[in-house]
Amino acid sequence: MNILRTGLFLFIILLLMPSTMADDGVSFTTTEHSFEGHSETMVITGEFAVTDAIELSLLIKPAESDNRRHSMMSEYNNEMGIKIYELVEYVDADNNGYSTDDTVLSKFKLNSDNLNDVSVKNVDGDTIFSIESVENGVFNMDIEINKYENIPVAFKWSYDINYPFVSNVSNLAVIHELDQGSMMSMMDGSNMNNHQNMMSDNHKNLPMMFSWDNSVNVDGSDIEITPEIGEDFILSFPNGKNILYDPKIQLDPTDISRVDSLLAGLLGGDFSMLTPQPQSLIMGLVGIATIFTTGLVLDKKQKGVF
Ligand SMILES: [Ca+2]
Repeated sequence: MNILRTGLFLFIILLLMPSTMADDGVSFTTTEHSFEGHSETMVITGEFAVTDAIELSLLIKPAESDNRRHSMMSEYNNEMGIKIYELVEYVDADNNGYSTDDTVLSKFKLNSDNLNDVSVKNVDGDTIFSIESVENGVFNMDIEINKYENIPVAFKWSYDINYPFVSNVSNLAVIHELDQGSMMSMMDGSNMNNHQNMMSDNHKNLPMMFSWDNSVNVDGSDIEITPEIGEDFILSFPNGKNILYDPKIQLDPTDISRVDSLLAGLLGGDFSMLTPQPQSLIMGLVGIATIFTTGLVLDKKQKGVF
């Protein structure tokens, strides 16, 4: 009976081992054009590209890959994206921001003709994604990832613009298009790291927010600005040698924690156990083979074969 007990013990150990090995817990990785983080049940991805515009997106979805569960959990998918098209120097004829009746003096398209591809820098142990104009200094943009307990929950980008203005009475519009997600509601007066305005997706489980600041720093002075929100999202900056500004896209970390415990509970505990790992199956088969062989050996011994 000792051999049978040992066999059973080995079987149990072998079955338990793979689930422990497969459970990576929270993790964070980056490539040239993306970062990816894992919470207990969710995958959070940020992507950056320079094409006909600068494209940024933040995505969240369940880590579960099973299609049936995935469709059940579609309400746990969310995505928000933004394209930044161009800088437009204009004279504001009617003092209402950038509009069709204004005189355009110059433009700078934020595309792959004028910008270098994304480069990755390591600053004090943090990964910074950087996009710079081919013409040195006109446009610089750094993208910084904000993490909460090693899970990426936001990225903040900063504009550092040294625009060669044609006139000294013109303004500079930055044309953005919010192109993913359903951004429905506006919340004013929220106080989140100086980003006083937010445009929120009406997602019931994992709302994402695009936040911007009400002031821009021009040549060392903070100046109030009012963005134009329509088909495009336009930020209009006053004339100056150096313009600094930083919007961001984010998830609320408490939403991720809440969804983590909800999904782990809804799906019966340890999420990593729900997806059969190839190692578990192999180890399981090895275990069954061990117990079968042990049983066989025991059986034959009892029958006096050995
Ligand atoms: Ca105008």
